[in-house]
Amino acid sequence: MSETIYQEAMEAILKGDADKAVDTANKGIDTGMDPLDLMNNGFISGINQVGDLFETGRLFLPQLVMSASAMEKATEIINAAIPEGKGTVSGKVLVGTVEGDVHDIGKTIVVALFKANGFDVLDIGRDAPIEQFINQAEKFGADIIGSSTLLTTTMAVQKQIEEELKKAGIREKYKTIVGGAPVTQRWADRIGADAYAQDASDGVRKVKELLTG
Ligand code: B1M
Repeated sequence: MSETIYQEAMEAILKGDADKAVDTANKGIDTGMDPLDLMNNGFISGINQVGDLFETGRLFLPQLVMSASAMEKATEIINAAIPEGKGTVSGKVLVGTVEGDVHDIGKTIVVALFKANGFDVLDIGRDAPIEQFINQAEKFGADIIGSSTLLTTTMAVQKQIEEELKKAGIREKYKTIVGGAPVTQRWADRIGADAYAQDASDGVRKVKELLTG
């Protein structure tokens, strides 16, 4: 049963069929599937294939946009099915996608899972200027500043966030965590971020470590 739904989810994204994506997400949730399993094994497999086809010129921008739109609709349903919860560790986490980058599907999953684990989360959206990361963190009283980026060209903004925090003399007030498809532990070490997370579950683990460490 799960395998069939994963397959349907993948196909819906590959075809850019938003209605099918919504139906499949609802069907999966209604039959008691774990929302993150459905996301990871179905929808994310589909969007990763779309990315590969786009990169190799076998699929073009309009189709990428349709698949992205189907993915966004499915993600809304999946995220809504992840209940906000009380965790064992509490803390305030600001999360945003960096300036110049509009990719936010992964970031919204990260936000949903952070909330599900009881963290107090401020989502500053996508294409968010560096000043917003810093000013909003100050206002919100964040413990952790999290940035997401999907483009190799905008990875440098994560480094600039580190630099601007240092310039403002407030780097030590915060822990930082970086994520996004091209981001690696090596990149995090290079720019001086406190943590790197490969996916949303890893993000929860790392945030807990940062808050308790
Ligand atoms: Co774009 N895009 N895109 N795109 N897109 C990529 C990233 C690309 C790799 C595709 C490819 O060529 N293979 C490529 C980048 C190449 C590069 O930089 N080297 C690319 C490109 C080129 C572009 C445009 C330039 C295309 C164009 O216009 N010619 C353009 C850029 C626009 C801009 O930002 N300025 C563009 C636009 C778009 C859409 C708008 C159509 C759409 C985004 C819609 C949206 O996000 N609302 C889109 C999509 C959907 C993709 C792919 C296919 C899928 C991204 C995605 O949603 N993945 C992507 C290919 C790929 O990544 N395989 C691609 C699913 C998501 C759940 O995973 O975001 O990685 P991800 O998040 C994961 C982890 O990374 C981690 O946890 C998440 C959950 O597990 N994580 C964190 C992420 N952030 C984290 C933060 C954390 C912790 C963990 O802590 C703070």
